[in-house]
Amino acid sequence: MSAGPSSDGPAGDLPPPREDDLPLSREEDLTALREQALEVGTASGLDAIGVAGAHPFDDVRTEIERRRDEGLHGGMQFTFRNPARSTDPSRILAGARSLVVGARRTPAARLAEVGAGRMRIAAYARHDHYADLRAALQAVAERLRSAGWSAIVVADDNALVDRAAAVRAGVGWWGRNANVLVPGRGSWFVLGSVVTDAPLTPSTPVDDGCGTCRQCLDGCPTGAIGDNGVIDARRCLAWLVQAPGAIPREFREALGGRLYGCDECQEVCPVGRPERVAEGRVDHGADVEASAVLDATDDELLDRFGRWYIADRDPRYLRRNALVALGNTGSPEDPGVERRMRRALADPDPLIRSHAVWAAGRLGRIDLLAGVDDSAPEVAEELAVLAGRVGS
Ligand code: B12
Ligand code: SF4
Ligand code: SF4
Repeated sequence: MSAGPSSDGPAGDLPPPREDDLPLSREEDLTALREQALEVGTASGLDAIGVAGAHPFDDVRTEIERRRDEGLHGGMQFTFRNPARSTDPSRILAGARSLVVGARRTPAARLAEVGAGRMRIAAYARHDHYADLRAALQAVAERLRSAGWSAIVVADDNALVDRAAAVRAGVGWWGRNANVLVPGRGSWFVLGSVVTDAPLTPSTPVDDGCGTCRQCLDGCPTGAIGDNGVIDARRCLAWLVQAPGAIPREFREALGGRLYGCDECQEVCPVGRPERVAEGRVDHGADVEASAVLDATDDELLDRFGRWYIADRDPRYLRRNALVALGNTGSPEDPGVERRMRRALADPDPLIRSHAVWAAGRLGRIDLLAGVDDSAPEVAEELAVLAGRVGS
């Protein structure tokens, strides 16, 4: 079958065929191809799949630029670096006509709070779900290519606004927590697309399912969610654990035992909750000992967690997070906690020392600071804040 303009790349100099110009047999081919592509996606492990037109997401671009101008991005790059590019699929594939958008579930059994000295990894980061998602999308892309069309997979790589694509493709609706919710199942999904020059018929968007619910706005530990799913990244724990520099003092207690990611605005969401309770499984990838992070070498940390977004790919930021988590969840009398605190207070990196000072205060182990006289500005400031608190 020859349904497309070329077998190995963008449409080249030829303009892509217009759907309404196509002979009937070509339309039939496209209808069958669409169904096959969706079937391949489902068979390859996508939990939800839909088709959208590939015209630019102009409203999203405007919204990203507005948030950036107002500082709500908190210095994030991602899609904020070049909104014009991230919102125009034709920058990925010249002549793009359609997006086949897939969602892959990130299983997330409901779990008890972390135990003493332990830290939680958010559901999407416990396993390389993006690898599974991309593999399934590649299978879809292969099917399209085998029919002569061009197809490129994008997932979480800032080339495309993945949520907006999913909403346009009828995979889910915009939740008030900013996530895309799949009807009946909630937001525990990662999202990606196949950008293709095949002119496929779009799916029907799904209706809003939040209704009058506002549980995520009330449940966010830092009040980071505004109206219309607007996240203030400067307050969002999911960003603060990734961001470079110090974790702002005002949010450290709220960080609790989190090492990476924050699931709170999904935990409180009622959509899909019955499915999660019924799972009843222990999630072995969910928690990690703070000691395992604080005792590991740089290479060990990157081996284990290197697929995460870590600022500058510098493992010091994982140790920083671990110290805050240890301060929040550690047992003050545990000799292992004391040993690690002493080592962190003597670390050559002032970022580590300053967070260790905070953790010592949080644990009520001011005694560990006896004799600490640190002139590095961030450590001296932390000591002064603590002295003020202890003295008042
Ligand atoms: C930057 C980013 C972040 C940032 C900022 C998130 C944000 N909300 O902007 C940080 C680091 C905080 C983050 C956190 C998380 N992220 Co993130 N993130 C991204 C990234 C790279 C870009 C998102 C983006 O462009 N945001 C820009 C803003 C403008 O878009 P938006 O938030 O979707 O805003 C829209 C709504 O407000 C909507 N809207 C307009 N009008 C209205 C009206 C109403 C009533 C409503 C409700 C909405 C609405 O329109 C806006 C623009 O179209 C994408 C990957 C990608 N390439 O797309 C992943 C992505 C969005 N993240 C994802 C995930 C899994 C998460 C976390 C759940 C991870 C975790 N557990 O820690 C949290 C969730 C936090 C949250 N509540 O948003 C998934 C989304 C999964 C899903 N089901 O929605 C994505 C798509 C990654 C992927 N490929 O799977 N993320
Ligand atoms: S990820 Fe956490 S901090 Fe960010 S909006 Fe959701 S609940 Fe709030
Ligand atoms: S908690 Fe309620 S308002 Fe928030 S996303 Fe879920 S259903 Fe929507």
